[in-house]
Amino acid sequence: MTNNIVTLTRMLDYVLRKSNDYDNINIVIGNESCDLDSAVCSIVYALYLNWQHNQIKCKVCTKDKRGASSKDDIFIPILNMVRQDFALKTEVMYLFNKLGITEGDLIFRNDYDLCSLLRDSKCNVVLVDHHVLAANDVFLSAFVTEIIDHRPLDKSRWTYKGDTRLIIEIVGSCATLVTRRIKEMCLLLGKEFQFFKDHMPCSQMLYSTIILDTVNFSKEFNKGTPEDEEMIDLLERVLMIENPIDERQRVLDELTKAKSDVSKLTASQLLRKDVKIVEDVLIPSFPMLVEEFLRLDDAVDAVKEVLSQRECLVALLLGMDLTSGMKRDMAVMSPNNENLAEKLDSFLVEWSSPSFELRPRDGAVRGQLRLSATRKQYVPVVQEFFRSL
Ligand SMILES: [Mn+2]
Repeated sequence: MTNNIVTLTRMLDYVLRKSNDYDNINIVIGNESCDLDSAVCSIVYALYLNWQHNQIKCKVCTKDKRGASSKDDIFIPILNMVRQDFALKTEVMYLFNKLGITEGDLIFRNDYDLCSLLRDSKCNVVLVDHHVLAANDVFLSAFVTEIIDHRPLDKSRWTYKGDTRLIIEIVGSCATLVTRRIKEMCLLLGKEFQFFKDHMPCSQMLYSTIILDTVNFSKEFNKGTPEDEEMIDLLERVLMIENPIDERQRVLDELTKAKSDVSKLTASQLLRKDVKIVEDVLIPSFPMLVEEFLRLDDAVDAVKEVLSQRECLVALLLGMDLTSGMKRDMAVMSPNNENLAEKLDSFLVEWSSPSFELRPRDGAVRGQLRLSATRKQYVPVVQEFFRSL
C-alpha cells in the first residue's frame, strides 16, 4: 500500500524546517490526551485539507501561471503530546505501525516552538476533538478558524472569533464528524468518496477509531449514535469490507488488546501512562499487578525519579491483572519519606467504610480483596488521610 501519510508528513516537516517557501501554515491539533481519536482526526483532516487545497488550486490556475514565486499553503497535523511519551499511547502506536507510520513520520507539539511559529508566520489553527483549550494551549485561541468536536458545547471559556467554522455535535467519535465533513466537501468538489479512495490508510484510521470509541456500538457503553453508524457504513463500502460484523469485532479486539499491552514499556513509562495526583500522592494504576511491576528493572529507582519529577511525597501504586480472573494489589512507597508511607499504608489498611480488604504480601505489597475498588475509591480516602494529619 502506498502511504500518503508518510510522504506528506515527511514533506511538511522538511518544508517547515528547511525553508520559508510557503504562504499560510495551517495547523490541525487534537486534545492533550492525544488518544486515538485526537491523533487520527488531526492527521486525516490535515491531509484532507492539503488534498482539497490542491484540488482547488488546479482548477483556478493553469500550470504556467504558477511560476516560481507562487507559494503553497501547508497543512500540519500536530500530535498534542511530547514526543518522548508517544510509546505510552500503545493503541495509537499499534495502529500507526500497522499502516506503515512510525514515530519519525509524526510531528509532536514539542518539535516546534508553537508560540513563536504562530507569532512569526501566517497561521490558522483547526481544533479537532476538543474546544476547551488546556492552560498550555490557550495561546492558540486567537488563531483558531475551525473547530470539529464531539463534546457537549461549553462556552464558559469561549474566546474564538465570530466567524470560526464550527461542527460541534455529540456523537461517539470525532472521527465520525471528520468523515462526514470530508464526505460533504468531496461532494461539493464533484469528487464523491475520492479522498477516501485515494487515501486508504486514512479511511482505515477513521474506521478503526469509530469502532474503538463506540466500543463497537456496544449497548452497554451506549456511545454510538446513528451518525456514527452511518459513517461506519460509508467507510466499510470504501474499504470494501466483505464481512462487517466479523471485521468490526476483530478491529475492536485488536485495538483493546493493544491499548492494554504494556509489555514493551519501562518502569518509568508505566508510572506515567495512567496516573493521577491527589494532594502530594502520585497514584499510578497498572494493567498488571504491583508485585509484577516491582520485579521490573529499576522499578524502585523509577518510583523515586517520577516522585521527584511530579513533586510528590509518596506513591500509591495500584495493580490489576485479568489473566486468570481479576486480581488487584497495591503498595504505598516513599523512598525518601518512609514514615509518611507507613502512615498512609496503615490508614488504608484500617479504613472500614467500606474496607479495601488489604492483605499482606511480599514487602510493601498488599493484595486487595475488595475487587470492585478502583482508584476512584482510593482518592477520597487519600484526601481524608491528609485532612487527618
Ligand atoms: Mn474524542
